[in-house]
Amino acid sequence: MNDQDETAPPRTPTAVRPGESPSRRSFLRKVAGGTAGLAAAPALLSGTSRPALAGPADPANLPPNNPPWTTTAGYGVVEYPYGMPSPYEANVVRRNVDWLTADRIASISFTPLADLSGIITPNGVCFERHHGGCADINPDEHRLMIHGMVDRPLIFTMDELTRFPSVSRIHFLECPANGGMEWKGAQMTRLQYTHGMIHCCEWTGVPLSVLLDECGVKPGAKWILAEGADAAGNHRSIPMDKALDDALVAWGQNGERLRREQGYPIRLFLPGYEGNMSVKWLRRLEVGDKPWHSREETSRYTDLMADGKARKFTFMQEANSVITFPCPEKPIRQGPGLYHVSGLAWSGRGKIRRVDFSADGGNTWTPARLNEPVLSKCLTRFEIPWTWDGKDAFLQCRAIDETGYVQPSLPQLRAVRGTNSIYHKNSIYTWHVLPGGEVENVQIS
Ligand SMILES: Nc1nc2c(c(=O)[nH]1)N[C@H]1C(S)=C(S)[C@@H](COP(=O)(O)O)O[C@H]1N2
Ligand SMILES: [Mo]
Repeated sequence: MNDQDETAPPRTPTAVRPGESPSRRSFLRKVAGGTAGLAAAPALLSGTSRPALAGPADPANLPPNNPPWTTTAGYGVVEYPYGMPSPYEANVVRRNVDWLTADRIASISFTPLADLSGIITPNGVCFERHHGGCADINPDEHRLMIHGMVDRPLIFTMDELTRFPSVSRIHFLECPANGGMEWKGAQMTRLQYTHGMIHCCEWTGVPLSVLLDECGVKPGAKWILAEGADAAGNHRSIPMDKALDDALVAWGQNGERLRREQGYPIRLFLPGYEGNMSVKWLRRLEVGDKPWHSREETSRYTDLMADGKARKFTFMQEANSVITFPCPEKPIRQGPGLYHVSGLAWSGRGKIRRVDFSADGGNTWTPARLNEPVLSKCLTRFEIPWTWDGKDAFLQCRAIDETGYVQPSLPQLRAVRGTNSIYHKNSIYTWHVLPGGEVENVQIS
């Protein structure tokens, strides 16, 4: 694997880093011990020690008994100056796939979608994609330069940038390689790996159009080159229309400053466009009249079609969707009966208009309910009641966006794209529910 590959040819499916360990029992004992046990909890969040799946409860702690935590004081304020999730949620973490990249410097981690509710991705579990490792930048020593075809080339400090009027918008960001390991067949064993190259945050920043106005774009300017301050630079050519439409130079992520992994202190954010173009650690914008044809838009981030020709500049993340319950990580544990199937849908072109659900591998479809809010270029949560009869079922969902675009089936996508591609695989997924309630990733051809 070289530094830029985000996916690899199929290999033997592996259960990657299951994240379960026999430590839960000893962990529970520690927590039951009271404050001292809880104070010790952060250590359990790191390393290999992770609480396992929920085990049987101790009857001594169940009604009508009073468990120890109701009879002794809990821990005090600022025990954790920056709060952490409950240690019982220690399984909800980013994970990487060891065989996917040669090392963890130029690599990718995946969002634990199965464990998230609503539409917002907590900052600490947003998938990370770095081509040259995660830069660690002192904002005092960071600048944004805008030059090229402008009347006034300018260099901004971070304080100068945050002085501009800001906007906050909730949008997904998806790596175009999401799902890209499965063009030739199903091989990933978790939702986290099939769809986890996506996150959805509230981004706060200044519209790029405001900064361009400040610099005065010269007539004839059509493109902007964006460059990061990390070791990879990640040069991408941005069409001027997009820059003037809804592009942001963002410093806020879900109410706090960007996480380092997401490009602290500033990143470009292009709603709905392939994640690669949202250049992190943004340091330079060059205005020009043609695209730059950088490595990231020629050798990488092109779509190899069935005839062997590579398609360039596929910016749009088309409509896509996935069922998050049930899924491989969240099997059906309580036997046949009524469940609420839940999932996420999104489109780079705008709002989700409808999501259809099928329990018979796409033969019959029923519209699901869309949960509010339904926002443009944003994850949309859907739910639908479903009575499981305890037999094999093939669950699918299909997103339709406000432009009328219908998420394609896998055969439909393959008919147009072949199987040589990595990027932009947005076809319908199938979860096979087995009679025992386990869920596996399969493909229906
Ligand atoms: N400077 C810089 N920007 C970058 C990258 C990078 O390696 N360096 N990775 C890109 C890729 S391929 C993706 S998918 C997104 C990932 O954003 P995230 O790490 O916030 O999930 O950032 C993009 N911006
Ligand atoms: Mo990416």
